[in-house]
Amino acid sequence: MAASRIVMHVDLDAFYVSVEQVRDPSLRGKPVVVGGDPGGRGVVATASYEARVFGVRSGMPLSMARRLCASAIFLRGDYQAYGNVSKQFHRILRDFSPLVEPGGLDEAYLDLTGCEPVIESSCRLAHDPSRSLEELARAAGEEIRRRVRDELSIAASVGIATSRSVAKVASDAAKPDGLLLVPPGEEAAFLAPRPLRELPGLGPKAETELTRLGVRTLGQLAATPDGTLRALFGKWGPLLAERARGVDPTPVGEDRGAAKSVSREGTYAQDIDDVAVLRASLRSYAESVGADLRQMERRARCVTLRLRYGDFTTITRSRTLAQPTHSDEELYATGAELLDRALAKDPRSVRLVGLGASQLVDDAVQLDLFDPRRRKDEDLLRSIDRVRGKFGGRALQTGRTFFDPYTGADDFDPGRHTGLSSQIGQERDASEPA
Ligand code: DCP
Ligand code: MG
Repeated sequence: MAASRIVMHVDLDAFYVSVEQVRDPSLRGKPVVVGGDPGGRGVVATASYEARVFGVRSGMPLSMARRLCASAIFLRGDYQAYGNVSKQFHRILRDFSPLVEPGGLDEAYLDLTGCEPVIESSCRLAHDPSRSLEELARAAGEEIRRRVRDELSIAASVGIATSRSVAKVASDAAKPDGLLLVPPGEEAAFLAPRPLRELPGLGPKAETELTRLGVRTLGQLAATPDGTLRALFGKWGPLLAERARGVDPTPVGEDRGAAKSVSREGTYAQDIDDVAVLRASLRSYAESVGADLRQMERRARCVTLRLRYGDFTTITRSRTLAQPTHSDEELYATGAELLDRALAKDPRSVRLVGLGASQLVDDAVQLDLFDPRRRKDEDLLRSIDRVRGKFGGRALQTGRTFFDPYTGADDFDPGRHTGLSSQIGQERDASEPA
């Protein structure tokens, strides 16, 4: 069966760790965890496959990672370096299709439909009209893997299929350092034996509910009646079953002009040493950033605090979250914790404070939407957004926000930053057309 559409998903292996291993080759082959001080309260951003053998996973508290793998080397992470490598990675991908949708720093979807001439040229193949698109897609996948290995010294895994979600499951199944092509027509059979959690968009909450019904595999999900699924998850239910059958018409979007990060910052008229004032600013920024994210239907994996002291020394501190968020409260709490830590180290008075959210992922891939309690919170946040949209930003505020009289107007930018200038906002460039 010939495919009408071919989608590729490329994802780098153990991305942050791989970058660290390029910078320090002595880390290769060892259990390495990126995420910060193992004694701290942060979470694992990622772990090398050697550390994963011990059960260490992204999102796990660092303290637990240390218990599981005491011999692991813990690194803080360097977002600037990751951003730079990410740019080069996305640049390679654009040689294979004009339609590349970055899914994050280390992953992207490519629509290869109609890209035969581009692929032939990038793979230095002589033109041959008898070659199928699947064959060419495989050649493209191998060439991408070769170039990423040669130019960046990182292993990339590739999945190829007729839709996004199957391509993503395939690239996961190909890891580490592999390529997997699901031939057209074999999507449902490929997915059927796999556990629920491998389907993009199906998270732990939905998994629990389905397991309660005795549904454990994607094949069983595919065979579950729509009515049952609708009762559990509303309109998402039948959609889930479709995905489990390998049907996903979602197009590969070019960047769609979406911001890769959202931030707010403001400079005070006088330097501030009252932490309550700094926190109030952070809270108001968290509410704006959160509202932007919800409006963009995206969530952030990474929260960044930016501080400029009176002498213009500027620092940024980032934290990776266990689950991507668009909640004002979570953005604020993370920013406030980063602030406390920064001030504990360097308590001088502050000229500017900012809050950023990056590593944005689509709402649609969010498992927790299937959790009824979580859905209620979502509904509340969205009605707040509606009221604010109608009556202006300050119409509705939580009790802890107040208008910040200290914010000067000189370099205060109330607009959305598309492409935070700090360490983590590199993705925007990575997704711009060459
Ligand atoms: N990341 C994070 N927090 C998470 C998950 C990921 O900060 N909860 C960061 C670190 C990862 C990068 O994003 O290196 C890419 O995420 P992936 O899910 O692709 O994970 P890895 O690339 O680390 O591993 P692999 O893709 O091999 O499973
Ligand atoms: Mg990866």
